[in-house]
Amino acid sequence: MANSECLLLLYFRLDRHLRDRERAEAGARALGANAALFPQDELEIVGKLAAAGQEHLFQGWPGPGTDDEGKRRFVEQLLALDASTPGGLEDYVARARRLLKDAQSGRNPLDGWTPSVPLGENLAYGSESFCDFEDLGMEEAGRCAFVLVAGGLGERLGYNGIKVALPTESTTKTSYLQLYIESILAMQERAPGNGILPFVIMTSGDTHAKTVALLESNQYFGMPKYQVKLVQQEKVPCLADAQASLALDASDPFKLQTKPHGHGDVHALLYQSGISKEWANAGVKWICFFQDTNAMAFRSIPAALGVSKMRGFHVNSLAVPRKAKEAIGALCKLTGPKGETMTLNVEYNQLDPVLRATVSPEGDVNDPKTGHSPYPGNINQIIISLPEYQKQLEASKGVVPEFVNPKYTDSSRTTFKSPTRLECMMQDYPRLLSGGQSVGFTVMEAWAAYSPVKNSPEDAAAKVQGGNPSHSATSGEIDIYNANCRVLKMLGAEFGPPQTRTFNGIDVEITAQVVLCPSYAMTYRELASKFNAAKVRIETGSSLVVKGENILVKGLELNGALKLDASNLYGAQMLTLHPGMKVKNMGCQLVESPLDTEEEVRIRGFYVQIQEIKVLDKGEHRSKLKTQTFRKSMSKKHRALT
Ligand code: UGB
Repeated sequence: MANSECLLLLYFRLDRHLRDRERAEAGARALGANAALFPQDELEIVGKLAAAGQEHLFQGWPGPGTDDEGKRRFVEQLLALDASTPGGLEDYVARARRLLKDAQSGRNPLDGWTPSVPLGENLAYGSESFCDFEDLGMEEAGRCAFVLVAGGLGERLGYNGIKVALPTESTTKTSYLQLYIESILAMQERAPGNGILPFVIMTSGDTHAKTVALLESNQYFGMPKYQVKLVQQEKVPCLADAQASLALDASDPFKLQTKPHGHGDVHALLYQSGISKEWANAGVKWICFFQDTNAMAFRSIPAALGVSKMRGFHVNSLAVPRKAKEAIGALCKLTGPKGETMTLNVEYNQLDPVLRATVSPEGDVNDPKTGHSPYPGNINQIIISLPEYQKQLEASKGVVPEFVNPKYTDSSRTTFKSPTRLECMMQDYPRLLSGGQSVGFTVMEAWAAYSPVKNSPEDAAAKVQGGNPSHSATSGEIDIYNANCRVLKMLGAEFGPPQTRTFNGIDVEITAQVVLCPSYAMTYRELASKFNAAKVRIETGSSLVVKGENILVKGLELNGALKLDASNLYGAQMLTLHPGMKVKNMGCQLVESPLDTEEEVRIRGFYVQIQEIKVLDKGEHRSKLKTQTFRKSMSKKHRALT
C-alpha cells in the first residue's frame, strides 16, 4: 500500500474512533449514573439514539441497582435492531421523519405522476388461449422457484394461529401450507426434466416457530426437507408520534415496541441469504411469489407463467377485475413529469385522488362496458424473471422503498391512535427498476384465481353489506367448492340446483363440496383428459374428493359422498370409474357451528359432518382397461399414463 493510502486509512480510522468516542460520551450523558452499567460500545448506540432525538427512551430510569437487568436487556435489543434494520436505527429514524412529514402534509406520494392502464393479458378460464398459456407455462415449470410470504400476523382475521395452518376447506382439512406444497410437487411431477422446484417461505418472529412446527409435525407434507428453506424477517421499531419518537412497549419500559416491516422484506432476504444467487447459478428462470391464504393460487400460476414466457415479462403481476374504489391495490402504469414510466401497484386510497388530479376528474369509476375499474386488482402473486431480478438485487440489495401509514386521532394529524412503523411491500419491487424493463400483468376472473382469507367474520359481513367480496374463511372454503363445480360444469357435468345457506351472516350459494387435489390435475386440459364430465351428474349437497394422478372418471352419478384416492397407485395402475357408476349414501353435511366452538370452525361458521362416505382407492392394470381417452391435448408425460 502506498504511503498516501496508508495515511488516508489511518485518517479514516482515527475519525471513526473519535466519532465513536463522542457517541459514547453522549450515551454516558443520556444515561447519567446508569452509564457505569455499560461498556463503551454499548454506550455508543445510546449516544446515537440520543443524537437522533430519542433521549426519552432513557429518561426516568431508576438509579443503578434497580432494574439493571432490564436496562441491559434494553440496550441489547437496541444493538440487535440497529444491526437488523436496513441502514441502522439512526437512518430508520431519519427516513421515518421524512415520510411522517409527507404524511402529515397529506401529500400524495404519486403527485406529479399520471396513471394509465398498463400492458397485460386478460384470460378467460378454460378458453383455448388460456389453455395454450397453461401448456406453455407447464413447459416452463421445471425452471421455477416458489416464494411464499408468510410473516403476517393475520390481525384482521382475528385468528391466533398461523394462517398457513388453517384448513383450506373442511372436507379434507388440507391446510394452506399443505396445499401449496402439494401444488409445487404436482407441478414438479409434470415439469420437463427431473429437477427439484425450490420452495422458500418467509416467516417472521410471529410465525417462524409455528411454521417450523407445522412442517416438522407433518413431515414437510411429502416434500423433502432440503427442498424447503425458511428465511425470517425481523421486525422494526414502532413510532409513537409525528416526530418519529421510538415507542416503548406498553407493558415493559425496557423494551422497544416492534412490528413487522411488511412483505417487501422478501427481496432483501432472498438477496442477503444468497438464495437468489444460488438459484440464478442453478439455472432457475422464474420466481413465483404468492401469499398465505389463497387456495386458488396455483390455478392461475401455470397460465401466468405462460404469459410471462410469451410476453417476455420481467415482472408479471396477477390481477383480478376490480370494482372502482374497491379496497384492493390497483395495477397502473405511471408516467412521470419527464416522461419516465413505472408499472406498479397503487393502493386504492392513492389511486382515486391521483386520477382526479390527472386524467379522470370523476376519479376511479367503473367502465360501463365491463362494470369494473380499468385498473385491475393486484392479488400479490408475482412472477419475476430471475436473471434480471438478480442483477437488480445486486444493485439495490433488495431494499424496496418504504411508506408509513399512521392512523391519526384527529384532523390536526399530530398524534396517532396507536404507534405506527415504516413498512415496505413486495409488489413495490418495480420501483427499483430504471425503466425499459417489461412489467405487465395477467388478469383472471376472481372465481378462478383469488379467494383469500383475510377478514374476521364481523368485518366480512360488513364488507358484503358494502357490496364487496367478504374474503373470509367462509368464502375461502365455499369458493373452492364452487370453483371446482364450475370447472366441471364447463366440461359438461350436471349438478343439482344450488342452495342458499347463511354462515356467520354471509349468504353463500352451495351446489356440492367438490375438491380436486393438485395431484389429480394441474391444468384444465389435463382435467378434461381424465374426467369425462359429460357423463357425470352430482346431486346438490354431495361431496367429491379426487386425489392422485392415476384416476380416470368415465362416468359417475353421485348422490352422497365419494372419495377417489389414487395416491398409492403408480405407473400402470389406474383407478377407473366406468360409465354407469352410481354412488348413493348419506354423505356429508355442512352444519352451522355455534359461536363458542374452536377458532378454525368459528371463523367459517360451519363444519362438515361426515355421515357416510365411499372411498375408492384400488387401481386396475392399465392394459385391462378398454379406455377411450377424453384428452384434447396432453404433454408426452401424461400421454404415457393411459
Ligand atoms: N406478510 C409478510 O410476510 N410479512 C409482513 O410483514 C406482512 C405480511 P396481508 P396486505 O391480496 O388483497 C396485500 O396483510 O399487505 C405476508 C397487498 O399489499 O394479507 O394488506 C402475509 O403473511 C395489496 O396490494 O395483505 O395487502 C400475507 O401472506 C392487496 O393486493 C401477505 O404478506 C392485498 O394483499 C399479504 O399480507 C390483497
